[in-house]
Amino acid sequence: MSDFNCFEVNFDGLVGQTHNYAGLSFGNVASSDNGGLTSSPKAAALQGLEKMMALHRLGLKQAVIPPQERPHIPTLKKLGFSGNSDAEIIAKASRAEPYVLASVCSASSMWVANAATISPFPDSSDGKTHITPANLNSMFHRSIEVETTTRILNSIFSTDSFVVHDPLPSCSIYGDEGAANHTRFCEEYGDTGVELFVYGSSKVGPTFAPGKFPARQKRESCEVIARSHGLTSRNTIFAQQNPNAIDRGVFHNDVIAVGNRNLWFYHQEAFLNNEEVCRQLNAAFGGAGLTLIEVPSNRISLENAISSYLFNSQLVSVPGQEGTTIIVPIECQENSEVNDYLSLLEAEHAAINHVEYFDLRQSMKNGGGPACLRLRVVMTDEQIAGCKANVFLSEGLYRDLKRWIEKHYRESLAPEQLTDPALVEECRLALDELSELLNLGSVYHFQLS
Ligand code: SUG
Repeated sequence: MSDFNCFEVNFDGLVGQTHNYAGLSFGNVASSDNGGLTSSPKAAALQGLEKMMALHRLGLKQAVIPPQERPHIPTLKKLGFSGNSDAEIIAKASRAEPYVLASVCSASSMWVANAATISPFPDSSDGKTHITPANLNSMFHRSIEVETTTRILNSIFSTDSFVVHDPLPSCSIYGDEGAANHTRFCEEYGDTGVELFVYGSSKVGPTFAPGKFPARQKRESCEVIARSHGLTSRNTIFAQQNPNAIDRGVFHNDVIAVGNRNLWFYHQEAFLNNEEVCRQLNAAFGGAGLTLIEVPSNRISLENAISSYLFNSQLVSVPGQEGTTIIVPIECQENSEVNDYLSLLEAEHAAINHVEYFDLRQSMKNGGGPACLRLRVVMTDEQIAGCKANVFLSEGLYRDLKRWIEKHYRESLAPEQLTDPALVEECRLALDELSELLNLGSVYHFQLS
């Protein structure tokens, strides 16, 4: 047992002003199905903020990660678009490569589960918390995030107890999608944990790769991260996702499995070999082992699991409350198979015994549920107090962020409006104000140049 007062802090990504539906993520069924719809950036940002505040009010530690600069003019310049003004550059890109313009406009950095992989200090050999920003190199629109993500993480985790690594080399063998494929198990957050790294495919060994959709996370990346985070082989498990599930739309492991402390909730079709993963996890965990809740396909079909995003939930230990609360999207209530299952869990006082539903429809339409929107960081009281950035949610910060969203966000954004050059200035003005409010220093390209 540790002597520290340790918490799991949920850092949620604030939705950006250009939140839109461009159908950019092949293999993410919601993104493909909803491409071309008109979005509501203001509603999206407020929905995310309400989830953060609800968790804060439950007594959990909640923090915020700011959105990124979009449209990203530096990327357009890198791709050869030039002009005397940002407006000219945008006009050229929209004429020549509408897909590129949509990509540099994506607000995808909101899904911070993909921002980085984090091994907290109780697990690492040097007693520091290790953070590797994800290169996200399997989707062009997401690969743009890593540079700014790295600056933001360095600004928030700037003290000696954290090490922010460089992202992995950006080539296919090191495809890395961050914490969406990583789960840490422990008794108490300050205890040494067992880290589960899940990959979609591997360059070496037998290949059971998906045939239709990309396997975004590579085994080789998991190995590099475990090594550079100073984890021991005893406490590190690597497991392959079920390739058939990827081909049906499970583009990240957090679409099909979620864990908290000694509890693991996952679907029968989550892994290539569920039984072997459980055996290895239990052996590494020791003691009484993990509490496993495997949901069979005949209780909840894979299709319903994906469309409701049941497993893209957050499992949280609410202070003063027995058991575990599950934070799920409202879509789970609307799906009768999933709703019946959740009602039964509550009625039977199972390990998961409270359900909280959230309206995150704006993010969900792009394949981002409650778990996608958060990055978990185990922190001590002292580390939280030592953080110079003003990112920990309070009633005051909530009010400020709400006001900031109301002031700077559009009610709606149709795909053709991405060509509007006014978006560039709107975004810079808002982010300048936000980085000051959050005391982050200069983290955006426009603030550095
Ligand atoms: O990478 N969607 C994101 C959703 C990420 C969800 N994250 C986790 N499961 N952790 C993605 O596929 C869609 C953007 C668009 O189509 O406009 C998008 O990027």
